[in-house]
Amino acid sequence: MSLISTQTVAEHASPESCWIIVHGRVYDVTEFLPEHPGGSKIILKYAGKDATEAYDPIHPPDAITTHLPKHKHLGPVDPQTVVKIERVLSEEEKKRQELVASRPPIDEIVNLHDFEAVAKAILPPKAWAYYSSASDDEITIRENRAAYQRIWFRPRILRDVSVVNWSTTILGYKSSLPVYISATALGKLGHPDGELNLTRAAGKHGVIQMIPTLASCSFDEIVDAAVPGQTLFLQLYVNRDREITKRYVQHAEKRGVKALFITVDAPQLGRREKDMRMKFVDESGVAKVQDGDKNVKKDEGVARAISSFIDPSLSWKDIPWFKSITNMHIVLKGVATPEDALMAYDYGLAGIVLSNHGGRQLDTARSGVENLIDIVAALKTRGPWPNPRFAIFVDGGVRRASDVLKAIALGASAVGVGRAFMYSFCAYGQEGVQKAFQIFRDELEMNMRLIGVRSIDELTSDLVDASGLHAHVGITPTDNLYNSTYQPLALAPFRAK
Ligand code: 173
Repeated sequence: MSLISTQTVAEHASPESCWIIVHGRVYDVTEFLPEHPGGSKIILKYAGKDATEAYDPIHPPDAITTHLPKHKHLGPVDPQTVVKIERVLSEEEKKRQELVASRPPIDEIVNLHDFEAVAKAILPPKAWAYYSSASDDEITIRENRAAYQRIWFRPRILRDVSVVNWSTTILGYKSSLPVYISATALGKLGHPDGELNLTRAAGKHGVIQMIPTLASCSFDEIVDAAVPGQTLFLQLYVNRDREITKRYVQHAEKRGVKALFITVDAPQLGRREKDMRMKFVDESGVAKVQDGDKNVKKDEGVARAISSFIDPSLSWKDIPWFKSITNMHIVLKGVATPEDALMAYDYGLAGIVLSNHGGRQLDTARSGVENLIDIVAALKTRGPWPNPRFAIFVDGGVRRASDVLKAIALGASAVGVGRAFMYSFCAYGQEGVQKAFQIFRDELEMNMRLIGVRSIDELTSDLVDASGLHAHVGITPTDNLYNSTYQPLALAPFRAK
């Protein structure tokens, strides 16, 4: 195949003929412009140019090759024509890099909040805004933490806790922790290795990872990074084109993924205002809110821009179809009521995740751990509990082993942790994730001894007092560690004309 010069590429810099370079190869994306989930405007910004740097954090490497027909792959760029441009760092970026270099040594990290504080300081503002944001007034994201603080322990004494063991099984698969890594999108916004940090750390430590549909690394890259026998689950956003979903699910099963977690709380993406406001700021830090550009989609942040493929018509009627295309365990992620929990059970599914999507979807949705109480009570009406054929998981706001133990005592099989593991790799890469596992182990050991349990199956509801959990008003202790990482929403800025 002949080489294409960068000068030739530069001649195709319009909506009528739009070529871009990604990873040293030239693509004609003219006809793809209207179909791009993130809109055509962002591609046109790179028309006739190298788009790799903007492409990488948002797309898996194979996205362009699989979505663009072969005849639009024009060939490799002529390296002799590539002019290396010296990047000029903004003052803000220079400061950020200084902070990265001077971040605390990992030995000084003693809890999961510390990772979040470091991540907040060193992440590019857009990444922090996207990761940390939650919907509307961010009431639910805070309630996810507060709910755990309304549950108190009733510890038992004199039970010989010289040996304690926190390993367990999750959907029948061994796990060294009663915690799994929940799916979070776009890992490369926060670290060049993205989700692979999680896969590698999980492989070393026998922890289960749920691969996100919208990972920055490709699905196969993640599976290839796993060690033999490492258990992986898959989080699924259901595509409007069911053939795409079918291929994806069946490919995952073929590659050894054990369970499918179908996200059911996001028929439309929540409005995350921190993320939305970031769209208004260009590279020079100038707000674009009032520049009169009609094409700037002012109501979309990173996530909304890439979520248009998600099918809002998904319904219970689709469940038999999922069961017909895969033998993996099927779990619904984002269940919040006893009514829906019973339906999931009656449809013969393997389980549910009581989740509010980390507070990023319906604001003032209750916390998963609060919903757990009513949902366990409802499932008990279907027969003996715990039921080995149906698992309940909880996620949202988990930062301490004590949170994990409370959820399990109230009936959860295991607990999902998303942001906290993500922040740990944003701050320290794979080593950060391993340290986060170690912190969970240390806290589990201490808390289990202090509660008087030797193994996960000894955690029962009489070990906690959740009588205040449903009280949504009253005195909640100030959560200093969390409060210092929680960033308040900002009001719209005033600007002189
Ligand atoms: O919470 C999210 O940000 C999320 O789930 C998502 C959904 C679509 C695109 C990107 C992220």
